[in-house]
Amino acid sequence: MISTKPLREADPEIAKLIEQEIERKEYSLELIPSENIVSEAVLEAAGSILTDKYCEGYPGRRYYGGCEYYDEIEKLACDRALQLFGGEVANVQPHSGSNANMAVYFGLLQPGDTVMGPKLDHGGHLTHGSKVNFSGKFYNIVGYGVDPQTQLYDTDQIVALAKEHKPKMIICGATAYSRQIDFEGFRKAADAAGAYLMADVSHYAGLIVGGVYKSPIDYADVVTTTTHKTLRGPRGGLIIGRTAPMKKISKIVFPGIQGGPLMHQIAAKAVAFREALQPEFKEYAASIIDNARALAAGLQKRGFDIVSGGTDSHVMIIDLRSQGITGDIAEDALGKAGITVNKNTIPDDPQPPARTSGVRIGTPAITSRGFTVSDMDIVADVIVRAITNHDNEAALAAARADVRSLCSRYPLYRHKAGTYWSAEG
Ligand code: DSN
Repeated sequence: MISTKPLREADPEIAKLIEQEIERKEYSLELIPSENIVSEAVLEAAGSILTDKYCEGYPGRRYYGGCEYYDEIEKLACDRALQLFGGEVANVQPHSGSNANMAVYFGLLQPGDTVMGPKLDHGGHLTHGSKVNFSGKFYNIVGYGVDPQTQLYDTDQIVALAKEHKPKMIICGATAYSRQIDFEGFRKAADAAGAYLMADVSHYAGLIVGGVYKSPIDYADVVTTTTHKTLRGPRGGLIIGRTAPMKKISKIVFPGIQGGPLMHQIAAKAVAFREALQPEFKEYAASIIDNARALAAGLQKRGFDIVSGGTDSHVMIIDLRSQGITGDIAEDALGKAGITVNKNTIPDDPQPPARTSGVRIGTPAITSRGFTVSDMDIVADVIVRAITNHDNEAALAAARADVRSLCSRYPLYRHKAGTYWSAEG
């Protein structure tokens, strides 16, 4: 018989670690721009019995019996994804954004083909052509960057590069770029080379469906995204595109690179998509950007430099060179103050990726908690105090106390305390 014991009895070690993580989240400022906080409904679906089932194949074409409810779940997820983003065909099976991107490469290209993508230190992702990733190992990558003056992607320069290198595919989209991406300009670059255009909007997806960031759907042949960033769903990937390329890509997702889809995650994606279709989600998306702009202004007012001078999205990169410290030290100091960020390269960073000259911060998670523009000056203040006092333990402890009291105003999981573990249990 399977055990019916709750986790706190079945595995107190893991239960206690979950409880500690709940405490960490409750009382710290989550400013990693690629993280968010899912609803109870999404959590419930992700933690459901759907984890048990093998459903290799696609709805109506499975390699296992007993998939009738799973077919409905996957169809709902796909329909809702298309309602949100537009487009012709959706595939909700990728386990992650990297898998989604790999399926596009393998579906549309041959090894050795030329691909143009954003360089890692200019905002790109590992799967956009990094040498340490499959993309950089199997394909001939031509990296593009931001203009050194404006720190923006300049699509005139990218069109010229596309004419010169004639790539088979151009990737637009970024993990550390705060401004609007000119998807129409990228389409011109793709057309100039006869290339596919892939838009990886993992970071911007929630803003796009919320109507506060331009959509690539009319310009890109294929759009990839994760579902867990601004979109506020469970961890996973999604691909949407035109029918012809999607036929090739879906054959790669399964059986090309994945086996059984994670149906509990797919159900949770469907739940999150339904949430994102509600009018409140538009307000949420707008608030993410309002908060980010106010936070950037608060940092600039205190003498901090922001790459490209500000943000039009959920994210910003602080250029720390004028503060005389590196990203790794700032990340540690902020961590001691209860502020979670990640060190991040700035364009043409003189420091290596393990050190960096910047930190990347974003507002999706704190906006989900209920923080508003009126809180952003306080958030900017504690960030600046932590960074400028990085070697002063007393000042970091004082900043930590302020963060704790700020977080207390926006309860998160206090109702769950003791659910997973308790000293008595
Ligand atoms: N690793 C993700 C991020 O933090 O932006 C991108 O996939």
